[in-house]
Amino acid sequence: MTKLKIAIQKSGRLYDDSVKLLKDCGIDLKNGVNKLKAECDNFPMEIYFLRDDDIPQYVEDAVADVGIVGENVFYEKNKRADIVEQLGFGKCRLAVAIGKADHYSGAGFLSGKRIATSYPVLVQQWLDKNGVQAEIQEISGSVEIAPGIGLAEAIVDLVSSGSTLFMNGLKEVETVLKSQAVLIRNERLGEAQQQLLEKFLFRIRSVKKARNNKYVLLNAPNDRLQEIIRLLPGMKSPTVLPLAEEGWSSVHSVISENDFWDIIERLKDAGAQGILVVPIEKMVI
Ligand code: PRT
Ligand code: ZN
Repeated sequence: MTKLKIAIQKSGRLYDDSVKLLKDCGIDLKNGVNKLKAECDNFPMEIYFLRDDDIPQYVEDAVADVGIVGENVFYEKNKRADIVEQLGFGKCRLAVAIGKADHYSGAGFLSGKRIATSYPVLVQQWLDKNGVQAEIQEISGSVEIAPGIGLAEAIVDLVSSGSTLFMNGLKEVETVLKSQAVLIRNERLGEAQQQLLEKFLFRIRSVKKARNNKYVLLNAPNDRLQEIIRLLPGMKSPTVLPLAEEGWSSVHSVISENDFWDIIERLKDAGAQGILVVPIEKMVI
């Protein structure tokens, strides 16, 4: 039987979210952890656990049909594969940082300076785009200590909260790339694999939609029902049911995570009571 072979990170920052995404898509990993490969009971999929840096190559070579990897790694490795979906986790940015006390005057500040990074390809592209010549010092880890030990005047590294930079006396001055985990695909998938990928993608999109939305139930006085309904778009339109208590209705709807707090406040102002907010497991539209 045809299986979709997927490569995910073996351990590290993308591992938990990758496995959770598979789980939320109804794909349960069999034969457990600490393996190079896992099978699934309920979806024709085979999972390979690899270092993230190797995933683009494996997908290009069709050892894996698809893979989950950060955009930072994908663009740095520059392998032949397509991004098919942004997955909404592993968010970070590849940023230029310099000494806290240095005055940053624009990209020209870096001219003739040494930049330590694990992303030489992306840094060179960014320097070229900005017409700056600088010396790239490629190092594979602990990039943030390079200025402190006199190896470089600037660094380009991944940042999420910014606390690593702060603790090392550095400040962020430019964003080279915004990144998140993506699903990548071999460029020449066979027909059967492509069909499995479509199925998998359909599930991923339902999970993503559900994560971005909440189910809301509330009680509304009938005389303010129209006002409350206008605040709640719902998938088609909100469900309205009469309550046992005269003059009141129960209203059910779906609202987006982004508008959530704003809408809840306006609902309360409009007289809504007993507002319940429930996570959605899957959302199929
Ligand atoms: O062993 P393997 O090669 O598979 O893993 P790895 O050590 O190369 O990667 P890992 O697990 O550290 O990161 C995997 C992916 O997670 C990265 O390629 C990014 O796509 C994504 N990601 C998201 C991050 C971060 N956020 C992040 N903050 N990767 C690394 N960092 C590091 C950064 O390098 C710096 O050292 O965290 C530090 C900064 O964090 P803040 O919060 O202090 O700013
Ligand atoms: Zn890595």
